[in-house]
Formats: sequence, structure tokens, C-alpha cells
Amino acid sequence: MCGIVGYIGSRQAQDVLISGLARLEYRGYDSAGVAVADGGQVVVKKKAGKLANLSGELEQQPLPGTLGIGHTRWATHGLPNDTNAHPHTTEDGRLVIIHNGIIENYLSLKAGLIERGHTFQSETDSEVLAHLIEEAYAGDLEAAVRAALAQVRGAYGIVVTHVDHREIVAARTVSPLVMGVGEGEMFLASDVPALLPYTRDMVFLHDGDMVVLHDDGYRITDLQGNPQERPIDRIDWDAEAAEKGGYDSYMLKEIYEQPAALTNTLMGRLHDDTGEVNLDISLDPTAFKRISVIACGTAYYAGLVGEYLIEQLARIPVEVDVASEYRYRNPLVSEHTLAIVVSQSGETIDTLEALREAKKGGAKTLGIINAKGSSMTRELDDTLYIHAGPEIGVASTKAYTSMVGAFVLLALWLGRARGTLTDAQAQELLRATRELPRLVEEALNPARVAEIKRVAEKYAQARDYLFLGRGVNAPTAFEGALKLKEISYIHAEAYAAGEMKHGPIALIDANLPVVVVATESHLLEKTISNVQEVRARSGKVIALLSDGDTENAAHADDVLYVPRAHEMVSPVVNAVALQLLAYFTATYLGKDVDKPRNLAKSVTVE
Ligand code: HGA
Repeated sequence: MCGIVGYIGSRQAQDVLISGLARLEYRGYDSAGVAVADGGQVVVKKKAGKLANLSGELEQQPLPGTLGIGHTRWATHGLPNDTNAHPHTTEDGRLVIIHNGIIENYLSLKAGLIERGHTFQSETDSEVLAHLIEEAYAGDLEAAVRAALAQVRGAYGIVVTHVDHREIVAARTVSPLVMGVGEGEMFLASDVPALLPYTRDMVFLHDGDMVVLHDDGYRITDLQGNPQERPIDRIDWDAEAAEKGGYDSYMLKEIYEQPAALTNTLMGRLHDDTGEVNLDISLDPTAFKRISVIACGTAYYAGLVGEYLIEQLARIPVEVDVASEYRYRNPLVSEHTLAIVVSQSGETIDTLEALREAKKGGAKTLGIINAKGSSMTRELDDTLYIHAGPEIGVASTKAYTSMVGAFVLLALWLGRARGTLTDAQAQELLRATRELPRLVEEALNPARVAEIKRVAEKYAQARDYLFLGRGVNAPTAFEGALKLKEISYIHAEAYAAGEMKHGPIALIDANLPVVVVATESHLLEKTISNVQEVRARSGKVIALLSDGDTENAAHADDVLYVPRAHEMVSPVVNAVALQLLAYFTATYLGKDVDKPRNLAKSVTVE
């Protein structure tokens, strides 16, 4: 999290910083700040709250200068106020830093610095970096940054400038940094969309890289000063795609992008004539005995769908772990384990560290990931990219359905390779999978969307919600509840429907809307029995039913019809209706769906 932008060249730096930060605001919006260098001075302007607070002031009083650094913050240490906003400076204001990450030993470093006469302005961990660099500075900024970083433990993407140098020095450990290469100008950012309007030539810095940027070039070394070669990748993302494109919010745009995102996930990978799936990965599908899926948040729920699919179709034991638990529970891993990490950004620190834990135990590793060139992709044996395109809305939508799509492909691939699926079964499932983009398109048709909006508004004043689902759609219920919580702040619980009677049934009364995923499935009758149990306690049933199921509609207060899909792929189609339910509830309540409170995307702190 935290958005970082740096610029050196001939443009007005302020313009590049503000436009870049606007594209990164999903990474944090507790405060925003810039520092712009002009001749012999660096001027800092920073403000608590969203970027608009700062950009409004800068419009009135622009900061001239062609070198600058900027930051949007998701606070970890210190309140989200003006003082704790980045950039941070030394006492004399001559050296300026921005930082993404956490300096874990900052308290002891700070105590030492105070003893040696430094005064601190903020409560952040980040400020120690400014003072440490100043202490090590003897005319060579790069050397001073290197010496300071040798003293810190933790995660950082750090960008530094000094009044006496026309250069920017940056370094990363764990937190991401990408460099944009222009003609006579250079850029830095924590993510690609910030730079797309200026350049498509990007260098993804690796863990432990340091870079010095000048107007006409750059030099990469490791933290010890040894030169490093990194390729320049040409990014084919459309800058338009990273913007809202006419929708009210990124989230809504991304919901509507799902047919295209799924097409990209599946493209070139399905061969229905032979029943084969081509994933272009080198993994030996017969070389392991069990699978550990490791992820956080929405990606974790995609992993739960994956567990069901892989166990059903490929008959391999799968367990799914929350990454922050996995990494500290001394997991049982061997060379017969395949660890699958799932992450939109490929930067989620909990998942990255869990991946390292799995590798230590000898596991083979595979990632289901969206962002190319991200940290995880460099440490994995194989990556199955979901190709969903940039996801800016903090609450994941298209990345979720594409992750589930990727698990369908993986389960089929494993099932074929391990002989658990016949040609006929594989062909049927491949056909069903190929249908997904069309079915999701159909799930988004205006009449259905209007009905979801009506139901969302009808129950928008509810204090709590309950979501239920069974089998492969139990995780659909979990993800539906998470989406509602994230963006509308309504308390929502989710349970496997059969589990309701073992506890949560006590919550049911006439004020509780209960969303039941009851689409076509071998468990449908059992799910309908659970619906009856809710009705018997006066709960309000909102049923997700397959098109044409008028019989079961009679048991529900409200029905959201979704296109009929093969049970194994139905979580993709069903998720869309629940995304829209959350979306319309939140917008009706006046919430900012793209920047829900307390949340940020691409969580690079523990
Ligand atoms: N620890 C710093 C930076 C926080 C961060 O990177 N968030 O994602 C702070 O609290 O300002």
C-alpha cells in the first residue's frame, strides 16, 4: 500500500506527481504530499485526507520545479494527520524522503537518533529514514542512502532527494517500485497505472535494488553497490483501461469488465476438441501428493472455490490457508507439496512471506496472479496469470472472478494429467468454462441489474445480513458477505448453509435479510430446506436462483435470477449478482465504493 511517484525531467513535476498519485490513490488515502525541487530549495506540501485536499491547494499555489516526489499514505504508524503525511524532511529541510512499508526497528533507531541530537516532527516509523540518511551524508546521496538502509529492518520502497543534487535515489525491499523510462525524463511509481500516460517502457525493480535517476538515465545496483541489469518491459495496458471510462466508479467499471477479463483468463488455454487445457507452465502435475492454497481476503475465497474444484475434478487433497496464519504455524510442507499462492497484486506481504515459508519446506510453487512483474512472480516456480487488467477499485471484483476462472482451468488441467477426468467429462466442463464470459455478460443485462438495485435498496437499512451457500457456492456466500461489509459497512455473516443450524440460526428474526445462493446444483434440495428453516423464523429470504426456477421462487421474499451455468463454474456467474447487491447497497447509503474506509489495496504491510 501507499502510493509513490517520482519524477525528474523537463515537465513541471507537480503535474506528473498529482496525476500519478490520482491513479494510485487506491493504495491509500489517509493523506497526500509532494516535494518539488527548484534550484536551491525543496518545497514540501502535504495534507491529511484524500488527494483532492492537496491538489486543490496546489492549483491555487503551484510549486514550480522539474524534480519531485509524491506520496499517498495508508497509515501504519501515527495518526492520519498533516504532520504524519509524507514526505518527511530533515530538520533543515534539505533532504526529503517518502516511504512505503514499515521500519520494524524504528523505535530503537529513533531513540539513538534523538540521543544524537535529532528532533522528530512526526510519529511515523518512516521519519527515521530521513535522519539516518542525513547522518550518513557526506556529499554522496547514494552512499548515504545505502549506509542508512544497512541499519534498518523491515519493508521499504523509499524515494529520496536532496537540495544539492539533481537526482532521485530510490530503493526497495519487499514494497514494490517500478521505474518508467522516458526520453530526457525518468519516472518512479509503486504501480504501473501511475506512469502509463507518460511512458510504456518500465523497469520492475527487484527486491534489494537501488536506483539513481537522472534526467537522461538511471543506474541500478544492489544494496551493496554491485551493478544490476534489469530488462525494460514494454507494457501493453491501455491508459484508458486504467481510468474510469465513463462509469461512476472503478468498481462498477470493473464489474462490467468481467466478461472481457474472463475472456483474457481463458484465451488460448482451452482446447475443447481434445478436452485438453494448455496452461503453459512447467510444473509436473503428477509430482505432488497434496496442495496448499495460500491467500488473503477475496483471493482466499477464490482459493476455497479452488479447493472444491481441484478435489472434485483432480482428486488431490487440498487445504486452504489464510496467509497470515500459514506463515507462523510451522506448516507441514515437503517436496510432495504444491503451494498455490493467490494474489491480485502479487505484492501482498502476508502471502509473499507465506510463499517463502512454503519454499523453505521444499514445496513446488505456483501463483495465480494478476500483476505482471510483481514480487511473487519472481519467486514462484510457475505463474498462472489471470490477465484481468488493472484493478483499481479497492474491493476486488474482476480479479476474483478471473481467479476462480483460473482455478477452473487448473483443476481441469490437473484432472486430465492425473487421469481423473474422462474425455467426455473434460469436454463437457471445457464447454461450460468457455461459456463463462457470455454468461457473465448475460448476468449483467440491464433488467437483472435493475432488479438487484431494487432489492439492494429495499434492504439497505438493515443492520445485519446473513449469506448462505453450499458446496462450491459456499465460498460465493463468503465473498458476497465480504463485499457487502467492505463497501457498505453493514455487518454481514456468511456460513455454509448446512452449518446455520449449529449457531447462526439464533440471529434470525424478521429484520434479518438472508441471501441464499440456491442455483442449480446437486445440493439444491438441501439448500432449499435451509431456506425453509430461515422462513420458519421469519427471516427475509433473498434467493439467488437459476433462470426458470419458478418453483423455488415461492419460498423467497425476493429472487435474483442468474443465468444457468454448470455447477462447477457457477461461482463465477453467481459472484456477479452479489457484487452488484453490495455495490447498490453502498451507493444507496452514499458510501465511496472505490475507497472504502480503513481499507487499501495491495496490502504490503503485515
Ligand atoms: N509506515 C509508514 C508507511 C505506511 C505504508 O506504507 N502503508 O502502506 C506510515 O505509517 O506512514
